[in-house]
Amino acid sequence: MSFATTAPSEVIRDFAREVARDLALVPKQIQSKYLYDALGSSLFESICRLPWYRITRAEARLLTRRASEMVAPIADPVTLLELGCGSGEKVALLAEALRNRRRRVAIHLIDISPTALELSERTLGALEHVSVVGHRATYEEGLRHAARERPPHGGLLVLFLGSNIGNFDSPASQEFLAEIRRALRPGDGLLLGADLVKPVDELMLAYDDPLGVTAAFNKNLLVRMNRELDANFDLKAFEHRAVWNPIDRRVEMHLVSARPQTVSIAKSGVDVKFEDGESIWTESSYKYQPREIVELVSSVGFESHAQWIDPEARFALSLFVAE
Ligand code: AVJ
Repeated sequence: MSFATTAPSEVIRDFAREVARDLALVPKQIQSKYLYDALGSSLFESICRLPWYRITRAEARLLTRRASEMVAPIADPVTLLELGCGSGEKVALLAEALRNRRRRVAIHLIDISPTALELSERTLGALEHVSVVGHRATYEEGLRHAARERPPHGGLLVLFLGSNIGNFDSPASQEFLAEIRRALRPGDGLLLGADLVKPVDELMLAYDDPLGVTAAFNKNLLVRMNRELDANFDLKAFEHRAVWNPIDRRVEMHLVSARPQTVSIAKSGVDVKFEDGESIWTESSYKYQPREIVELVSSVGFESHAQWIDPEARFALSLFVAE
């Protein structure tokens, strides 16, 4: 495995600058990509094992049952590219389904978390017919690198799984899907995992679980800022909150200040004032209707090929082919 790396000091500089900028907004916010440092990534892995967070298992069920149908429209030799690779188990299921074609499979993994890349490397190391390239990069940078490095022949299948699309607001989701399309050639594919609208009590259990793992995942952002940005957040003075926003059909995660307080974030060069009950908005997880997904992706130059829905968890995998 080779790494195309962004220097950590550069990551910290961007983090410091973006935190200063986004905590000055109303409402205060921090981009959800910053939840995934080493501890955040492993807390997210734990979330995926919680009985109340059903996305990961629903998606794995669909992939296990339908992987060969999902790779069928993509021409040999196949390149797989996963945006936000997590632990690499999902891409492994698709690579497994390509084994009987008796061609080598190139896999590009794109993740901002070195932990996720290392985990995935270990998972995929067991497969003899694959070669793996890890890109420690944002989705946009990673897409550009992988598109440049792909062979001149064969098809590319982009995997954007786990409802990671749900972190994007509208129109950012459409713009990002258009960016994926621009990195592709006609005949290439996009496999998109998206969580569906479901009863609010189920959503609340998934994003505010009784074990407090999601709360720890959210509050770890404060731990990270204390460590990397020399901030002085008092962890006891902030609470995890998940809310369902029915107008925008999204679950929002917030860190709510339990009292009036001022926090200093040395590397961002700011002192930030919080009122009692004021929050930092740390994540949005949009939930979709099946047809909405098809319309959204079709609007940026893809043709809808198939859609598989897990009826228990209400989760959809949708396959598109670039026009
Ligand atoms: C990895 C962004 C899909 O939004 O469901 C899990 C992250 N946040 N629990 C999601 C998450 C709280 C997750 N995504």
